[in-house]
Amino acid sequence: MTLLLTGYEPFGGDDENPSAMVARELDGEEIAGHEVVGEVLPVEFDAAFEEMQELIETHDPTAIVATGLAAGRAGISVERVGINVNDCGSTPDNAGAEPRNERIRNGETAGYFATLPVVSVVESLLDAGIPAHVSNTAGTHLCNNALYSTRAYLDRQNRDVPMGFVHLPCTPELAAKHAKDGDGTSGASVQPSMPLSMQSDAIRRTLEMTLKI
Ligand code: PCA
Repeated sequence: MTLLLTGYEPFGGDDENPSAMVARELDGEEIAGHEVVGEVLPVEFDAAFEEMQELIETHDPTAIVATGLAAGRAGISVERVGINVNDCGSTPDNAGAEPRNERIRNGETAGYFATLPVVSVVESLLDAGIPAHVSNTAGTHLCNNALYSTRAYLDRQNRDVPMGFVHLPCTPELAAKHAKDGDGTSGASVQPSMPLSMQSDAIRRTLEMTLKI
């Protein structure tokens, strides 16, 4: 019995991504009798979902939690919905692709709700003193793509596997690096951050709570 946990590789000029660090850290851990399979997906519109699909077929997980970085968010964002849009905004993917206002799946449903217990997850994180909220937008980059594409896939297959997406904030080290590379020393604000150990704990609790439904 496995739990699939994915993070994303670094993108947009960063050399680390907290979601990859958390996935690597939790890989192999046991949570409520399940083994965590922690994997890192490429930040590539053409490749990420294929890898996710392979992971699902290989591991047949009991639940799936995908994660990524949302630099600038102040806490853990448990996403409620993925929408049928690929738009990279100002950040091309790692293969240089720059989709603009495209559909992920032409002619198909506008959105899919996460099937994680998003409200219970956020409540349990808040009870543990971890800043968290339910988020109503996962954006339109690869994180939203993972949520939409994976939910659509599970639906097509009639697979009743709880799945959702969690956005993580910067680590303090990453926020410091962004401030150093930007205008931090000229009076600009610094991005909010959370230590990696608290981020990992948040994802452990997310997986635990998901198994309770
Ligand atoms: N964050 C981006 C893509 C990869 C990642 O870690 C996003 O929020 O879509």
